[in-house]
Amino acid sequence: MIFDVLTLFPGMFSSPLQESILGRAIKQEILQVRTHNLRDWAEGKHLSTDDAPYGGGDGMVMKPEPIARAIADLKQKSPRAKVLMMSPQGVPFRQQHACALAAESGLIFLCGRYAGFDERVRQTLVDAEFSIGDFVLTGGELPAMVMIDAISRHLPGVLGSSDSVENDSFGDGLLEYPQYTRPAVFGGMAVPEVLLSGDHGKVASWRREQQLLRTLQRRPELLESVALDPEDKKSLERLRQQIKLTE
Ligand code: 4G0
Repeated sequence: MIFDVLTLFPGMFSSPLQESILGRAIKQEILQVRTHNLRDWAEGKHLSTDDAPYGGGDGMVMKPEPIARAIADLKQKSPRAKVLMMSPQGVPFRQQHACALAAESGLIFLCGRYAGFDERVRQTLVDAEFSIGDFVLTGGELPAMVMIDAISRHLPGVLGSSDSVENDSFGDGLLEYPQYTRPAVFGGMAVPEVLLSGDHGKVASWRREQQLLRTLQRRPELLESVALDPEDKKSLERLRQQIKLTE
């Protein structure tokens, strides 16, 4: 898969992509990240990529022409690539998007700075606008890197068998169960007995219940869009009662 990134700060992408799992996947040529300096498509004495907003107000707005020229050039090489814009006004980026976007052959990430983009860029050049959360950053570069990481995990061969994509948090729409490793007692706190029992069936049902409990306590809204079997529904009812009693 090819990721093209349009940014004023291509240097931001070098070291995060050289480390660890993504570094290895790039060496293995499972994915490629090509960064491009938007200023290469700017014109005029000052090579401006931004300008003051019409109507006045704070901050600068990314000019449309350098972005349009850059996207046209990148699409020559990757005609089927989708153009994704990073902004706090975008659709909240989720695990399902990461999984679906991993099936694309190419993606072009548009990273803005300042007060954002001229609206006509969004209207004519962008296939989707994403936000990684309800906060404002100094630029779209970190969001693009977050998305590249989340998408790349779904490409065959990127993860080792020990951390599979299917078994992780959100794979089934629930939060993950708590994990423990040695020692059996740490700071006076013992590992839950069931995990030492060797009874795989009991371990599996304890973990499922912990997933439901955590999701109920921390992210109850997730339970509305998750497939629960009759066993889950019984557990959930019991957990709701227990929570009520201890309130
Ligand atoms: C576009 C994304 C881009 C508009 C980008 C800012 C947070 C996110 C940027 C703005 C970003 C996110 C209107 C301030 C660059 N910050 N949550 N900053 N405005 O995904």
